[in-house]
Amino acid sequence: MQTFLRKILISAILFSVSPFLCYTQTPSPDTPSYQFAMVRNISDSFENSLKLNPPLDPINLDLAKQQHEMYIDLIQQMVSAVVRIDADRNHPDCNFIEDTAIIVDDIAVISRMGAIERRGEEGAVAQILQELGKNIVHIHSPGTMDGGDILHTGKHLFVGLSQRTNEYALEQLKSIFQGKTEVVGIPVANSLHLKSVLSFFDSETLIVADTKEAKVIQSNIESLTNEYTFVSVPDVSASNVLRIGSNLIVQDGFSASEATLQDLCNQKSVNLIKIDMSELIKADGALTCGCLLFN
Ligand code: CIR
Repeated sequence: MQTFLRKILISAILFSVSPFLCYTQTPSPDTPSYQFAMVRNISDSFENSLKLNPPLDPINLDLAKQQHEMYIDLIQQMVSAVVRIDADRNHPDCNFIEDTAIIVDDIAVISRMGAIERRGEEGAVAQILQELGKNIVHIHSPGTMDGGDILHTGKHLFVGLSQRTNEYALEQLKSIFQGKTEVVGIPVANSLHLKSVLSFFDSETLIVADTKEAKVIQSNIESLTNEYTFVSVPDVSASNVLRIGSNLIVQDGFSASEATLQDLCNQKSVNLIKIDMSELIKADGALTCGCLLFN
């Protein structure tokens, strides 16, 4: 898209008030709310997305697009400025925009993604972040980073060392955030990303999958700090939740995990919202991966 046109699009979104502001945002100080969200449409080539395992049923593209629209609708109810990027047919995974960058305050670190097939998705994202005034820093070769491996709690920036994110990227992140936030490498085994099994509820509570590998991640963090309480859920897909202000978006269809998350939300006066993302799960998509949230 031409820069001029994109500026118009961004301004139009910035100055339009969401018609769906039905969820009140009264977060406690330790729960982030965001001024901006960036999302990307699902490509018509989404069925060719990368998958750890072939799904039992093939991806239903129409249903995937409907589910993604519902997800974007939800985000529009919670974030006033949603910047939406066109899909890129050459990048079937482009809707998983979380992997392209991480944004901490005024710094946007642009990924060099671990999967070669995905490199190039980050260009459009970097351009918009620059237009929005972020200081752009790139992960350089031989570093590789996917945003799905980065969990920022406000106190720590946990960096999953996975098949997608490596030690070189970790060292670059340590240097970028030196004196600003503590950057800690966490080995990740048997899952795509760190946030496939661990996600943010609030600055003192993390949601973790009830698997052997996720428990090792939990132990690694506990050996470093006692600042977090871990709430374990039985379903791996349900361990990635999306916290926006006083709302928690969770995967529909995982009743045992939902009961645990509902209890936690009740204790903390958080509004739990379920969304069915079955077609995106088939491409290893988690809830956090469909947006970039920032101020
Ligand atoms: C991939 O393999 O890269 C995509 N099919 C899934 C990426 C999911 N990203 C995320 O959860 N952050």
